[in-house]
Amino acid sequence: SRKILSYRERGDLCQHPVAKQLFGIMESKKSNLAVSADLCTTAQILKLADEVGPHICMLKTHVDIISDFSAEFVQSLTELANRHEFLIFEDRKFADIGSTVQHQYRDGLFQIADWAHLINAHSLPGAGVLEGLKQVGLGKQRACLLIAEMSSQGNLATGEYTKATVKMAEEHQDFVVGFISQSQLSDNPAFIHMTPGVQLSGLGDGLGQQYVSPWDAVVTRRADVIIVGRGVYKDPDPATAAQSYQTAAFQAYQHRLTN
Ligand code: S5P
Repeated sequence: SRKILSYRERGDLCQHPVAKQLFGIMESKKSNLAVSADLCTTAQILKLADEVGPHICMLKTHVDIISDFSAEFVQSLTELANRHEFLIFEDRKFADIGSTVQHQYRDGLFQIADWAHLINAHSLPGAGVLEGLKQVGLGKQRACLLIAEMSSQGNLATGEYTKATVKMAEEHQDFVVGFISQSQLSDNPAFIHMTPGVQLSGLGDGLGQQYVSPWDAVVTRRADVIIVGRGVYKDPDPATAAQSYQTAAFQAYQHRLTN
């Protein structure tokens, strides 16, 4: 491993308010853990968010799998985010032309731009996807992550595609604050690398998901943030599970700081 800047130092030198806030939370809560709340009712998500809230820097949602989404849910989740100090990341994976993603981000049932601090997008459509999202998100001080690599078996986000994605991010630093990836792709310390496909016990899920340990994600692959779904929410005691992932991932970060 290679010595790195602390989250605090990186927060000081990055420009985007959401990235600054995230690095600040990671430093103060000693957490580089994001929990993926892939549950299908608002009650389950709010309960999980309250239980794991003290241990996370970010909660990731898939709002289109919720059966009873409502404005009250958004309000409650925002209150929990404020109380426990975590950011909300809607994992919408925008992947269409600029004009369409603009509607998907701003309009419809979910009005994602009104409540999600962070969203993500595939680079597949070209820079138009970012231009469209930006017109909605910039005025609201929102941020975007580009999906540069995926965790799933046989995915096509490799090689030249990944390189072109990094270039696209560099050209849109007013909105793109980092990557969803499986490895460190940029030396720019302002970019945050977030890695899903992390579990302490499993190797896969039988549907193409591939897991690495928190240590491998942070030390070997140089992730800044680990994203854990089933490893936490399927556990009979999600709070204790989240604490285990928090400790494992933060110790891995501290190892990188000092080695
Ligand atoms: O490459 C990816 C990108 C994402 S955002 N692989 C992923 O698994 N994800 C998401 O991370 C996925 O949609 C899910 O919400 C989460 C992983 O969940 P887990 O239960 O396998 O930890």
